[in-house]
Amino acid sequence: MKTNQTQTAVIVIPTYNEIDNIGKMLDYLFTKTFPYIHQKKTNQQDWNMKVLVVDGNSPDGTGKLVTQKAKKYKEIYLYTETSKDGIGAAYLKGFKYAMSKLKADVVFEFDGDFQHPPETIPVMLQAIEDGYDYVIGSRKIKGGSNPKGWGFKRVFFSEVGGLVARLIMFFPFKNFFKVTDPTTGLKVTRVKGILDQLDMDYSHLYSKSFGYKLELLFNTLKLKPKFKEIPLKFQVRTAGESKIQTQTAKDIFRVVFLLRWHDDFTQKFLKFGTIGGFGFLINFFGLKIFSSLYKKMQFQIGLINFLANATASEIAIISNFIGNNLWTFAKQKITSSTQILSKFVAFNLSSIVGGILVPSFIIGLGTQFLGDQYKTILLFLAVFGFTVPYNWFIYNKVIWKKKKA
Ligand SMILES: Nc1nc2c(ncn2[C@@H]2O[C@H](COP(=O)(O)OP(=O)(O)OP(=O)(O)O)[C@@H](O)[C@H]2O)c(=O)[nH]1
Ligand SMILES: [Mg+2]
Repeated sequence: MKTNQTQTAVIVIPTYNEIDNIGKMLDYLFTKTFPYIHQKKTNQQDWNMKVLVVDGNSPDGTGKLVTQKAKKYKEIYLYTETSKDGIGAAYLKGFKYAMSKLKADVVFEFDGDFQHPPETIPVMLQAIEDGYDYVIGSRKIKGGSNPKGWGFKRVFFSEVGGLVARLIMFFPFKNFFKVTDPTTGLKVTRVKGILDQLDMDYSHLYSKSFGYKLELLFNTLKLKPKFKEIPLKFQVRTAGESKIQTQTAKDIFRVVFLLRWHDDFTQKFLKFGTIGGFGFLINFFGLKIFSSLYKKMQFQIGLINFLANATASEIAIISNFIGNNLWTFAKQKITSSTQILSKFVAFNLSSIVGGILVPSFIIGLGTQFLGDQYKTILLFLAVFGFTVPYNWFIYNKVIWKKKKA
């Protein structure tokens, strides 16, 4: 049974010289796809379907044809760009217009060249009704595919390029496994809480051409939408000319690298690593320096080195605390003197446990059972397998824990 509630779905279609496709596409949507959606028995609600064509001022008359079709079908809107600014810019202009002028509840990213089968639209709307916020078409899951007519080069770029993009953007986190087709162009996004939270200024994009797809995907997923992939049987282009450029692969690679590099998490982790590495150097050289200084005292060599390492470690711990407080976790900086004191005590204890006691046990027990020759391997294992993740966890979740907004 349908509820009275009607939501608005806007299908944004960018076009550049698509006169051979756009008329047919609009006819198809308004005579086949949309009537099907209105009749569909499983829908819990009705959808107000609108199409927004964003035309890059095509010289072939695409815009004029759209205007003609708009006389026949009421819910067609044309946004004519003053220039061809790239497909990324076109989509963002369209999204902005769809949200502000067309009161969209959901917005589709959809190509008008019949490569995205219109039959996927009701399937995606169904997923939205089921509570998903972000639904994308994937060629890589069961039921999805690339066109049979694609040559080796295009298939290679799609397969390898997609995998590399996933690796660079998401590895080893869960989105690496969840997003199987990062370069796909078929998407629907809920406006409330997701699309309305994104920066729509296309001059801020790393790429105004194809690479924008990855940037939008990356930024949308950061908002933690309820996400789903549906199978996409990508079709061969049968009319009009391909606008895919030879530099697309380079564009994608550049964008995913920039996205990952400038991500908050990456930046924090790199700073954390730098401060940690610096702390190690202090410990390393400190041991030598204090050892020779303490030799002036009339102690046994064992006690001298114990004290030398303890001093060097403590200086490294203090340096780590200050460095992380001022740099890595600058956004959560501890400033009050009582807080600094209590957090520093906790940090110090945690560093002794995580950086000295546990690794020493790992190395001690390990060599006891496996033999002395495993010392160095065990040290690496202890530091990278335990101390680094342990510190990262404690720093983030205890010492510099984010305050709830
Ligand atoms: N408004 C606008 N539309 C564009 C622009 N570049 C491409 N498009 C349209 O966006 C759609 C998707 O373009 P692309 O995915 O880049 O390339 P394509 O031409 O579809 O490439 P094929 O997969 O070979 O068909 C096409 O239907 C184009 O007409 C642009 O700069 N501005
Ligand atoms: Mg296309």
